[in-house]
Amino acid sequence: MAGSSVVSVNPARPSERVAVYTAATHEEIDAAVARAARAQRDWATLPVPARAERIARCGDVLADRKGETATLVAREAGKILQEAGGDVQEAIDMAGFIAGQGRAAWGTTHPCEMPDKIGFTTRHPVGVVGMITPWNFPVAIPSWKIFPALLAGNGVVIKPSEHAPACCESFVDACREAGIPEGLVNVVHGFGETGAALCSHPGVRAVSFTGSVPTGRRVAASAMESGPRLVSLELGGKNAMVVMPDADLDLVAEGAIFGAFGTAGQRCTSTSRLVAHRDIAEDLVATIASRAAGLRLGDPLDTSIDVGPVIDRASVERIHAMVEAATAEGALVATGGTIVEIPGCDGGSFYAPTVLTGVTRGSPHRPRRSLRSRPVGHRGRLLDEAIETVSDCEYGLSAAVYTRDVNAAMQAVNRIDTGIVYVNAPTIGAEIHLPFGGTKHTGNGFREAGSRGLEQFSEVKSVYIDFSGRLQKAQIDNRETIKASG
Ligand code: UN1
Repeated sequence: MAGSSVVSVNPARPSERVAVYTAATHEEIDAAVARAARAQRDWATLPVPARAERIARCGDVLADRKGETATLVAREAGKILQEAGGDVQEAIDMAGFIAGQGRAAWGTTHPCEMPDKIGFTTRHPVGVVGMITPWNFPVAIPSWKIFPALLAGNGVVIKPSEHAPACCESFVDACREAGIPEGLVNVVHGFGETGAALCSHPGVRAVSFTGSVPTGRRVAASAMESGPRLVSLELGGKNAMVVMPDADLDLVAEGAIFGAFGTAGQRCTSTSRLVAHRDIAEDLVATIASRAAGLRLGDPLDTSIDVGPVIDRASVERIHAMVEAATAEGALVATGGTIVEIPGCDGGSFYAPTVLTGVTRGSPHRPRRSLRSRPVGHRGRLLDEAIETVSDCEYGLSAAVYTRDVNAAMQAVNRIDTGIVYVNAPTIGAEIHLPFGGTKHTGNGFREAGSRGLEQFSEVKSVYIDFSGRLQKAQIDNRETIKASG
């Protein structure tokens, strides 16, 4: 609600406030969009390599501030320090990559159907981009959106998650210190209502959203209702790891632990399903469960900790309800399944790393921050059945296959319907110079980062230059004449 307080707390110790902002009113959103539009007009006149230089400087300032920003990420988003540093590093890397894009190809050239004529494409800014970002990568995800949007010549208004507003402010502050012009990047705070007002604002020409499926659908509907806009959505995943019987099981167990419980299982790429051949399933689950049970939970600022809290108490309750619903349906808890109290972290939102077995395919109980395992079939049909199981899911973000058999690996790569596939590595860890995004309910066809990261923030113009000096009629069936004169 406009005017109410946006208070972020340390999820490990919720009595500790991290930051307080005021939710933006409609007038404040109007003012932010107007500021961005004004600043964008000048910014768009800068040559692309000059924009790129400023973005490179953002990377330098972020690198100078890496330690303090990582501490803020740990305090506000609950990521353990190493992961918090990785979050900031992703933004630094993104600055470097996008700066490089400022001197790379800006379009493509094409031969034309007629002589003395050439076609090429070029990019133009859309104007002001509205962004809504989550708390799980509170520095990296703003960087995936803001740097390409700026390189493309746009202004920005961003509404970060109410759980991690200070991380976004700190990122934008680094951009200002690096010389991004005043007013070009604006932060508005608030809850769903603020996001909705931003996305449907008449001055916002493109919307980039990362978050849940229901919110993403609402964002897209309200953005399109009030006028044509580019809308890009990244809506998470329910990512599976397929283990073939020939896999290196030690590597699998290590990968499953990192993929499922790294970042407290809260990456949208986190491993939440394990599909293993029944010959190896029992031993594998036992190994993973015993390693999961050995993970140390606690204050993310304590460097001896493996797993921090989930973002808030409501998430803990939701995860627990899902585990209970799964067990009521016959799933077994191999480890975890409990809310954990950590001494010195009063009211902290900790949930034990959890492994469920015997979850039926298609079960609605797909708890976040737990790993559910399902053994699959006879040797011949193993890959088919595993791929069917992986596909039996509304999302299509990331998947992993563990095998030493190159044919099985390539079959899986070709046939698994996700935007990202790993071979012999867990489902998390996408690098910023490759496209990021997924199929089905995970998104709407756009990709962030990588070579396609500019698409959601620019309009492409096709240009034809005819240097023949005469009228060459197009879409007239004149092939014979062209051949004769060419
Ligand atoms: C997310 O969880 O929303 O691939 C992004 C990864 C990270 C990004 C995850 N680079 O695990």
